[in-house]
Amino acid sequence: MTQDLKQIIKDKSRQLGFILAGVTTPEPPPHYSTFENWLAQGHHGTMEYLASERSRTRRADPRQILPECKSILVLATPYPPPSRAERSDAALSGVKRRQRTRHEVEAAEHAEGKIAAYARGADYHDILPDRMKELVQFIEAQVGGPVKNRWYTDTGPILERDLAQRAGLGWIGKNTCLIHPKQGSYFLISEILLDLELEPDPPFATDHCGTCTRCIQACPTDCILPNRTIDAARCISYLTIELKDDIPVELRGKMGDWIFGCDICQMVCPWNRFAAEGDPAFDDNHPPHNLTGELTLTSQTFNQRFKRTPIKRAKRRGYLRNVAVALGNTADMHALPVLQNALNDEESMIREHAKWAIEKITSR
Ligand code: B12
Ligand code: SF4
Ligand code: SF4
Repeated sequence: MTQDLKQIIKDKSRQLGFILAGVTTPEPPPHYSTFENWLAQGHHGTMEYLASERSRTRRADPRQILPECKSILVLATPYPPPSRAERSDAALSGVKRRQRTRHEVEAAEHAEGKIAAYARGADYHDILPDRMKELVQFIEAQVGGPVKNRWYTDTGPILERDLAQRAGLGWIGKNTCLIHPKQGSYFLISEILLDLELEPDPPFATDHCGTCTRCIQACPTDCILPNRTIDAARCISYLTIELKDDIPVELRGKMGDWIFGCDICQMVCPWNRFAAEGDPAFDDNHPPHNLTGELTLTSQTFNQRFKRTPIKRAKRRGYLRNVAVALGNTADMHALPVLQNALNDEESMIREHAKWAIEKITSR
């Protein structure tokens, strides 16, 4: 009976756009100690919320979130992957380790900043909750009464990748992403804790990374560690999204033209060659992020432009800080006037990063 119900729930998940669905138990996640060690090493940088007592007790045991929890349904939603051209660009990762040629510098003029694929369109925090609520209502209709539940995507105090692996959705790659052999890794994970007994799926047992080390080679800041974790404090995704203060000077030159997130370790991964199509709700037809134009955004134009996308999370001050660093890295002399203007910005952080960029460009 629970087997039939599980299949019915999975079929409904699929209809709602979840390309993968699996069930696991509420037992403590198998690699909780990895998370504790990671915190102890300070690899979480300034993301203090991860180290709080509340975060740790809940991550250590999902029943701390929902004591009645009997099963956890783990789901995946694909976002539109980077284009083929972008992916082959990332494959030329040797570019990060040598000086740019004159041709590359010229091509960088009037350059666009790079945005992580998941963040190019609608904010998933606006897309996924309705689907999860609908799935819960469906489950309640199937069992004929209310089912206690809690659902999360990204922001909950729960080790999503660990539970997804245990629910059979994929393996943890060396780049630390959860990868499915057919769907790749360009998807977001969500989970619903349920006061409902469902037969757990077998964990994903195999590791398909083999001897490959492409992601480790390609990571511009060398932040991928040998134990399938990363030093987040050096990761471009952290630097451009989570870090609220100055970007450490020694890392700025390694960030290239990424201005929100980073996809390099996924773009070079062979398992993403045939990545799934993204969910159409993400609607990633964004206007180009021309770097010099972006540096002129006011609070008002920033809010208008990004109010329905994840980029609003960086706020204008963080986003323009990132844009200034990217302009410094493109060696574009045409950027000097807007950077000079930014020296008068009301935000000292933007002024400081513009100054760095000007020095970087003029010192070439
Ligand atoms: C903090 C955070 C970050 C940090 C740190 C990332 C990191 N790798 O630790 C920063 C800001 C850098 C970041 C970046 C990104 N993130 Co993020 N992030 C999170 C968050 C909120 C917590 C992750 C965490 O706890 N990290 C600490 C480490 C120790 O935990 P972990 O990565 O989950 O790893 C666990 C397993 O790998 C396991 N493990 C370790 N070794 C082994 C070995 C084996 C054999 C097994 C089975 C397991 C295993 O142990 C760990 C603890 O359980 C999660 C959401 C969540 N609540 O879980 C999203 C999440 C991990 N992020 C996500 C995404 C999409 C991204 C980016 C792709 C965004 C972007 N394009 O810029 C990048 C990817 C960078 C990367 N290579 O990880 C997705 C990942 C989806 C996927 N397919 O894996 C998540 C799950 C959000 C979501 N709901 O979809 N992120
Ligand atoms: S997201 Fe970018 S910086 Fe972070 S680990 Fe992957 S390649 Fe390195
Ligand atoms: S690039 Fe290679 S090593 Fe890295 S996650 Fe993909 S398969 Fe694994």
